[in-house]
Parts: sequence; structure tokens; C-alpha cells
Amino acid sequence: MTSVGTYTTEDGIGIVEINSPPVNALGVNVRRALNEGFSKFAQDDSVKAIVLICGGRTFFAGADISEFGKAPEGPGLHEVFDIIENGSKPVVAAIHGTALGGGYELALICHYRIAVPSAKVGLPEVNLGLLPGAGGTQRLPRIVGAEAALDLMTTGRPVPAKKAVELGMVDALAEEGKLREDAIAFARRILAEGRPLLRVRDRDDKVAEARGKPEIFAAFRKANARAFRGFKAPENIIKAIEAAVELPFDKGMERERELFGELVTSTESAAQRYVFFAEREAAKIPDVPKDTPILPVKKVGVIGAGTMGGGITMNFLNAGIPVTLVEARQEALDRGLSVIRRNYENTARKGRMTMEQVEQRMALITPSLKLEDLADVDLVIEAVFESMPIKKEVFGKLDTIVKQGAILATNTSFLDIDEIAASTSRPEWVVGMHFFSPANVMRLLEVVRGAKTRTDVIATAMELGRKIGKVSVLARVCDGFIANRLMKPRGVASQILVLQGPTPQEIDQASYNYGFAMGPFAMSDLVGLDVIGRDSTERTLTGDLVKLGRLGQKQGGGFYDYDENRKATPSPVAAQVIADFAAHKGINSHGSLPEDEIVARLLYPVVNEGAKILEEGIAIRASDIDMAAILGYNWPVYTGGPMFWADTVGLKKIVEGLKAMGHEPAKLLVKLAEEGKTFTRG
Ligand code: 3H9
Repeated sequence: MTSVGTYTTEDGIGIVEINSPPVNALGVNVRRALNEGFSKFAQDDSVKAIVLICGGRTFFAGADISEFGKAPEGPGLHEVFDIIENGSKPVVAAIHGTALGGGYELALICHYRIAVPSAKVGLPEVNLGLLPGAGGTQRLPRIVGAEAALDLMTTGRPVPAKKAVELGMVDALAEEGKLREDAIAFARRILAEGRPLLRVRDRDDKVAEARGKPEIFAAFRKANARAFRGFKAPENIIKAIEAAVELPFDKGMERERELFGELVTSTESAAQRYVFFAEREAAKIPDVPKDTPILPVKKVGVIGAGTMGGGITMNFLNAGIPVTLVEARQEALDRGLSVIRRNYENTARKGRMTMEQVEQRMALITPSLKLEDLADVDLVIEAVFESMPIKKEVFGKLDTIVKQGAILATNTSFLDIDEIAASTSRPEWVVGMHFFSPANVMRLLEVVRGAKTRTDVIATAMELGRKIGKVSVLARVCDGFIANRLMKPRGVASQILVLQGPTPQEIDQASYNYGFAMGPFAMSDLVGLDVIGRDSTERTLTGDLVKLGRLGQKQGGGFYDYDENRKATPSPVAAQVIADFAAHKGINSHGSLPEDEIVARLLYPVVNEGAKILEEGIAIRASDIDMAAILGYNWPVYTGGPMFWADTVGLKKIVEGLKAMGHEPAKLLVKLAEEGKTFTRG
């Protein structure tokens, strides 16, 4: 293997340049190259200062995540860092792209930092269930203080270079495109001015401000308890920053190592690292090569200005893509436009957008009452009422109106896309683009390929999803595609379980403790029982509640009673309705169940459905199913999603559990269990 480092000198300045695509992660080859470069310049008396710079698209993006859990190879990060920090020559980190995690920690080891304005720096380890384990928890508070460090490290937010200079995270800005020259000039200036070797570890003033003030940490824990629920990393980050404040540097480093060790071996972090790669894997489609041409989408049409159509439209406006928004009636169009405007104005009120930006986005909409106005768009997304005859009529008309070479997409959540496509003369241009509500917020986009969809249409829809900030997951046609089909058995299971003994609050509590924001009954009450039971023709439990005027939170209570502040309490009326319905169904109550049993009854059927989705080829891979659950249904990310979670539980146990509940386990699930294999780990 050729070295990923080049070491050159320019008039007394040594330049260590690392180029290890794609993102200069600090894997074994990079560590070796750093070791080599810095050792070489340490011994070279003609070198007075050193610039550390990266080739390619970014400064180091962090430790190599794929190395975690494997046997360590080559020099360790700490070893390399010690050589740099304790050398006798000033080192300047020259930053472009994103200096993240171990990458920014490496910059903190250097004595000075210079960055181009487009660069970002930060410590995002929390998103991988980790803490900055290469000294970041001890050094960053010494620059920005404990409170800012708590915020930066528990959110993982990257900081743009200009702001980083204000915070002291970066010392100077370089001119865009001139990083190398400016970094060398900066190094020369340091030498000329005889500036000292500044080691962040030696600073104390900022951490001293928080010393002996445990209330700072207590208040932070309290304010964020909800956001941190279920995650392990934020608490360990807080403890590490407490150590930075209270302990001498070396002791703090020991504490950091201990706390990092706890995290890197945790299931939560393994799950979050898996999710990091799963998100990127989702873009890869075996029969759609990477070099498949992406069709230009400069102008979009959206049909339907209701909740979904409006949310879909906002995604494109946010990405600066003009949208022609078509509705059948003026009143509905006006209402749709005013909802979009109100959403933006609310964002502006919260200070996350200017009023000028609101107007810019609104100006990108061309409202229309005629499908004919879609003649020249590059992509149409239909978001009208979920009825096959209506969809077919719309697509039949679009076929005669929209220019050839445009993509015709439907946002249907369960209808047969091939049948919709057949109502046009160009089924190969038809694709599903299924958004999740609220469509401007939820990050999942299911791209549904029909039997005839062209590969460039698939590639374009997937890429467009990425461009508007979604994670695109590819599905084939079936009732409910991936996410909705996957989660349906949970709803069915909860309706049966509540007749067998556990109360709505016990079931909801078990779901909440597993990590969902809300249990199925609280959720039904929020959405409205009349909405949920709308399509049912037979007697149902929700139907019985609706008959009593119990529509949920909005009217009369539902599975719970509500006070004027919408605080829920167990409902004796609902309990009676449940008992009566159980009697009607001939189901005997067995009383309450332990929480893990409730979770198994709700979620093992989901895993089983996932296995079917996989064996039928609806999803390409198990990790795509996990992404769909996490991003479409807020499945707790620290479990890794249903398929990863099933692997942690053990597939044998799931198979036995399903049988005991009277479910027939999917063939694939049984096969993997018998072979001792897993869904996500081979
Ligand atoms: C850490 O540093 C721990 C230390 O504190 C302590 C150590 C003791 N490792 O995202 P992209 C791959 S933890 C390995 O599509 P973009 C990625 O999988 C780390 N691989 O590009 C993908 O591969 P493929 C803290 C990595 O331009 C390819 O690079 N750092 C890593 O949209 C391109 O990635 C982070 O958490 C990595 N660290 O975004 C930063 N990073 O082509 C994680 C990326 O095969 N990285 N890959 O699919 C990111 O946030 C984004 O990748 C970045 C670029 C913003 C850098």
C-alpha cells in the first residue's frame, strides 16, 4: 500500500499532507502516515514549523468508524496525537470541508488552527452513541467553557468556520481556495513573532469558571432529560465535561477513556454506528449502477394542496426548486397556500428564517387550477385522494399533458403503482415517491419502483430525495410498501393485547419505555378514533368508543380521559368498553403482563413482517427496513430498528415467541434462526 501522506518543505515550513479518500478518516493508514510525517519533521532541523493539511474534499472526518470493535492495528490515535502535541515545533492545522470528531480533536492537538470560511468543525460522536474519545471532552471545554461544550458535544452540531473563530475553536480564517498558502503564511508569522507553542491542555481559565458549580450540570441534565431519554452517550459526555472542569488534565483524560470504553462496547452505540452506515447503504441499488444518469429536475409539479401536497411542496421550495401547485378548487388552493405560508412564518418567528426568505420561498410557487400548467415540468408528484379510479384518471390526463421525458410520480401510500402506470402510455416513467407526514419534517422517502420503471427514473428519484434532505429507501410494489406494511402488525397486536388483560396505559408505558415517543393508544387518541376506524365495516373496539362519542383527545376522551390541559388519566368508561368488546369476541382477560412480554407481543410481529418484506424482495436489505422504521415511524434509533434489534434479541427467541403467540414465523426468519445467522450481521 502506498502511503497516504506526502511530506514536503517550503522554506523552513514542513507540510504534512494526507489524502485518504473519501473523507480522510483516521484509519490505520492515516495514523501511520501522520506518525511518519511528524517524526520526519521532528528530526529535520531545517523545519521550524509544520502545517497539517488534507487533500480531497475534507480535513479528517473523524476516527474510522468501521474500525470500532475490531482488533487495533498500527499506532493508536493517542500515540500519534502525543507526538504532535508534545513536539517542539508549532503545528498549524489547515482546515477545509468538515473537521469532525477525531478530526477536530486532531486539530485541537495542533498548536494553532486556520480554516477556510466554508469549513465546519465539530464533535458529532454523540450521533454514533459515543463521546469524543481522543481528548475532545477535555480540550473543547478549555476553549469554549463548560456550558458551550455541553451544548456542542451533546447535540454534535457542526460549527461554521466564522462562528468557530468567534468561539475560539479556530484561530484564523484563510481565504477560500488559498488554504495552503495562508496556512504557510500563518506559520511564518508565528515564527516571526516568536509566539509560544500553545497547548490547549495547558489552558485553565475557561474551565475554572465552572469549577465547584455542580448546579450547571444538574440544570443541563434536567433541561434535556426528555431529549436524552434512552441514549447512553449524552450522560457520559456530561460526566466527561465535569471531569474536565474538576480534575487535572491527565486525570480527566483517564476518565474520558473510561467513559468512552463504556460507550464503544454498548449495544446503543453499535446500533447507532450501524444506522450511520445503513443510511449510506440505502442509496446503493444492485441493478442501478452508480453512474446511471441523473435526469435534470429544475421544475416540479405537485397535484393536491392538502396536508401531504403542501408538505411535499415545501421540501422543494426549501431546496430552491420552483413548484407548480395544482388544486381542483380555488378555495382548496388558497387554503393550501396559506398553510405553507403560516408554516414558514412560524419558522421565521422562531428566528430560524428571515421574512425575506419566507417571501423568496413563497415566490417559487406557481399556484394553478389546471393540470395543463404542468406541461413543461420535469417531475410531477400526485398527492390526491387515495382512490384508484381517481389516480388513474389523473395519470391518464397527465399522459396527454406533460412533456415526454418527465417523471410521473405518485405519493400513494398503498395503491398498486403498476396499475396506476398502466393508465399511461409511458409506464416506464412512472414511479412512487411516498412521503411521510408531516412531509416537510419526516426524513423518510420511499421510492417505489414499478415493474417497468426505468433505472434512470429510479436513480433520479433517489437522488432528488437526498437533495431535499431525505433518506431515500427503495421499495417494490405491495400493499403498504415497507414502512406502513411493517408497522401494521403492531397496531393489530395492540388491539388484541388490550382485550387479553394489559390496560391501554400498561401497553403505552411499555412502548414508551422501549423508546417510542408515544404508545399506540395515546397515539390513537391524538389522531382521533373516528379517523382511525373510518374504513372499518365490522364492529371494532375503536368503533365502540366512537359510538359513545369518545373520539379521542379532541372530544369526550378515547382510550383515556383528558382534563382541560389534555393530561391523560385511565378511563373507567373505556375499561368497560374494552371488557364488553372482549366478551363479545369471547376473549378472556389474563390480567396484566410483564413489560418485556408486552413489547414482544407488539414488536415480534413487526420483525416477522420485516422478514416477509425481505424474502419477497420488497426491500433490498434488512438495513433499509430499519431506516424506514426509524425515519418513518420514529423507531428508537439506539435499538438500530426492528431488524437490528431482532438480532440483539436472538432470532431463535423471536421464532419461539411468535409460535407461542400463535403467529406463523416467516420462512426466512426460521431459516436464519436455524442457521444461527442474523438479519444485519451476516
Ligand atoms: C470519532 O471520531 C471517535 C473519536 O472521538 C474517538 C476515537 C478514539 N469512518 O457521508 P458521506 C464514509 S467517531 C469511516 O456519504 P458526505 C461513508 O460511510 C467519528 N467511514 O459523504 C461513505 O462511504 P461510502 C466522528 C466514513 O460528503 C463515505 O465516507 N465523525 C466516515 O455526504 C462518504 O460519506 C463523524 O461522525 C468515518 N468517520 O458527508 C463524521 N465518515 O461511500 C461522520 C464517512 O462507502 N461522517 N465515511 O458509502 C460524516 O458526517 C459525513 O460522512 C461527512 C461527509 C460530513 C464527513
